[in-house]
Amino acid sequence: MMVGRKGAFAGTFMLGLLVFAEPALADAAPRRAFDLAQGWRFQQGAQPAEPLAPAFDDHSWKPVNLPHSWNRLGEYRTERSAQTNNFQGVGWYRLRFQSPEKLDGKRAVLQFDGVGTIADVWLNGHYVGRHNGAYSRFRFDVSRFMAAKGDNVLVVKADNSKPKAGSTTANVLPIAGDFFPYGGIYRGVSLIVTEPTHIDLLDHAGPGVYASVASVDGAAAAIDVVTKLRNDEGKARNIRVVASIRDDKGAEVASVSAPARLDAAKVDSVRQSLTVPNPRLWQGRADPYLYKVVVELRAGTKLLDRVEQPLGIRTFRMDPDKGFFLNGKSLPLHGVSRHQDRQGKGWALSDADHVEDMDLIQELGANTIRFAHYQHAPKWFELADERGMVVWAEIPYVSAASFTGGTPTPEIVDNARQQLLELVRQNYNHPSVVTWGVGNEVDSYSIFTRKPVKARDLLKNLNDLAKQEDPTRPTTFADCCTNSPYGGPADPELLFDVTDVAGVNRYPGWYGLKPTDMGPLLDELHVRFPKVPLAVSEFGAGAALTQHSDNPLGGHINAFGRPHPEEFQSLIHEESWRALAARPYLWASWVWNMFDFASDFRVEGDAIDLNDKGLVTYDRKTRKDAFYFYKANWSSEPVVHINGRRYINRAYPVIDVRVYSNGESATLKVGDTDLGTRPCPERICVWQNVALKPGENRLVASADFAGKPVTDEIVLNGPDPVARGVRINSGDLTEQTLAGGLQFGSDHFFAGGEARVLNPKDITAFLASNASKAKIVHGARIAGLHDGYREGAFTYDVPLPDGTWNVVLHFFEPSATAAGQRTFQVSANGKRLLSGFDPFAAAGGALKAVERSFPVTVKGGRLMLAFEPGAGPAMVSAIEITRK
Ligand code: GCB
Repeated sequence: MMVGRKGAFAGTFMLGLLVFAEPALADAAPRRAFDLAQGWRFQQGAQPAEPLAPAFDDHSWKPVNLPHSWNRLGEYRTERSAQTNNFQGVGWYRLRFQSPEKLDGKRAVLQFDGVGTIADVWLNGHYVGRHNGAYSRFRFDVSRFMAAKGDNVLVVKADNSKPKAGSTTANVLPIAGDFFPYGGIYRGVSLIVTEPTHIDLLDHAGPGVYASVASVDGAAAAIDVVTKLRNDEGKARNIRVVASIRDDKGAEVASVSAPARLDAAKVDSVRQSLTVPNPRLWQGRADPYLYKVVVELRAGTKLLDRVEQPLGIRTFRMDPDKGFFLNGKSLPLHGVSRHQDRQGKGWALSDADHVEDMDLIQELGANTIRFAHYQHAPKWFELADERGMVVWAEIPYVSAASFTGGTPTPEIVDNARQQLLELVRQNYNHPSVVTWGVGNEVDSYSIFTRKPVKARDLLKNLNDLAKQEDPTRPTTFADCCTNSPYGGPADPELLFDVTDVAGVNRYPGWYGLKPTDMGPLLDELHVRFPKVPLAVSEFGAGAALTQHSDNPLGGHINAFGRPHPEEFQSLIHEESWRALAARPYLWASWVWNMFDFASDFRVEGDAIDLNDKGLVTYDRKTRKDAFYFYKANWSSEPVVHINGRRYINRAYPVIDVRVYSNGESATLKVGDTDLGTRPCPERICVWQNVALKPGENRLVASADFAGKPVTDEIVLNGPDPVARGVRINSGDLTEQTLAGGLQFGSDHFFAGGEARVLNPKDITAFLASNASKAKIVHGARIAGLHDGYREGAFTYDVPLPDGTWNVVLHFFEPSATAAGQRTFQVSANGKRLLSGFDPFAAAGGALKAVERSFPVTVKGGRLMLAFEPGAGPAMVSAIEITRK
């Protein structure tokens, strides 16, 4: 990491209209890195005049510092605000900086840590080169373009045009994907000055030093170090390559030295073997112990170059039946995926942002992270090493291999290979990385178009390249579509057998299927591919902080829309984790996703341009309930968390209280009422039928941890049923306040029947895009009650104060085409209210609202409504109960 010697603007002075930044000196000799983060000028969009000429006047451009992106998107509101900038096109950057020193034959290399998506670079009016791909570091030797002394003008054109056939980014991965490709110089830039003979900087921008563990036992570890050397001088050089290993205090524990002769203008490599006695292993989160490999090039007494790299000594394997092993011991891996964006900054993250993300993941108790869906920042890899996270790193071969579903263009193949080479070389030394991901859902196009996809050849090509580049790590792939429940082409390509190990992205209960389908889905794949170590590379559900359910079992989610009640996310995670935890053959699982992230086709939950499957919000400020479910399961810190704290104004006076805790049991008090102790199996403690009084209720949950109580406290407002009534939106998942300020709770207090949706919004419906054929129920007095309904044979057991009430039942005929096809009975507390009721006949046709109301008397605190099928299944779309 480069640390500026000078303060942010210390080296900046004014000269006429121009601002010259003097780069800050970072390292001590012999290799010096100068930070070029400060003092840039930026302009979005096409340029009226050529901005390349050094004399171009850019003073009207916006002053910016790096990291920078022009894009801002993703908000917790239903419409885009004026702050949204989702422009995909060209942004120009210019920086004037002073040559930090006279080169005198030394080399000057410009280093870019990440520019989205295509970067073209000019120095002092000379075209330096292009880099295709937003995620990897790249370097250019600019020695011949540098001003001998004095001023330089660096110009960068960043282009994140939307990939489509014919666009500038058509052949740069990713060409599709559920995330927004931010534009700009969104990571750092520096200038590196070296001696002409140095450790190679131009090896796909890798460190030039590559260490691997050849063997390890308790007594010793054999480490191989390959160093790539570059001699940019006109004559051969005789040098010494001194490789050493230092412990975490900097003390040398192994060292070797070898002579090397480097011919003029040549690149060569040297392999050296070192032995670390009594190695202290890198043990994941238990003990992420890091050594350092230090390689020095010496000519006589002169130090020519020096590179330091992290070294973690560890072995690992994935077993198809027993899961993941680190240093010979089973280590079940459970964690999260992470995208690299956040509110207000997009991809332009500071080191502190990365640290905050890692702290949150650590707090969760995760021991593995999937770096989705591309190469993450150098700082993020460093943090993973230091914190002991086991990492799946991948390239952005995501969602599609071509725009047509056919064979990828040769340029896409080249670009995929280039990005993979960069990923592997640049991150080879990170002990946290255990697998290279060569693709994610690359055949998902087949699901959306029902056409065959030609993705296998490229996947295989990348697999072979990764194995050739790095025989020490298995390859992996995240599968969407093997045994797809959503259909696809008749003759799908098999992708599952391409890589050494595999992951599957599965969302039962969210994208179709039932939450409980996870286990059977996995078992089926495990039986079909018994030799492939299997992981769950994605699973999860969306959640909005402002949308709530009284009972997440009461309805269906609209995966690609609104609302996304928070409690449904919790349900999916509870069910999914039960299935995953019970399958020790899985080598890992990753929640999709740790954080809400930007995706500009998403209009879901209570947000715009966000995928809301995060356990934590886009701004990192709020941990959703599901966060605490995993914390209670994975962390050793005491956890007591009452769910539903954001659903303050409750629809029902009686609720189920759920607490996530890793205590054995927990107690609950509501006001002064002690509701007793409940066990917390699977880290979930439940109190059913907890009465809330009208107005404020203070809930305090507490669990004991080795004699110390840990408590959590929330305040909920109970409704006043006598004053305002009780309203149930049958078949609906989300509490809502509808026209006239009437609050309807989500479907609850039911037993039996099925929640139905008039206009299914699951993935099958989404794929059939039948939104335009939406059915509408006419004549409804209250809009919003008829999309969901309950059907079959069912009862409602509604807690209510004793007295006389009026019950209004809302009906319509969803499917019958004539009177007499559906008739049913309804009774209240055993007394028949309706006999042979036919909603078609009563309303005068299908899809027409009809209501019936009745006085009822409640004794013993409960109203029991029973719906019994007659000629067809019973149904109800809403129930209103008001005091007479
Ligand atoms: C997936 C994709 C991921 C999406 C996710 C979702 O399977 O791999 O990129 O964001 O599903 O939320 O739909």
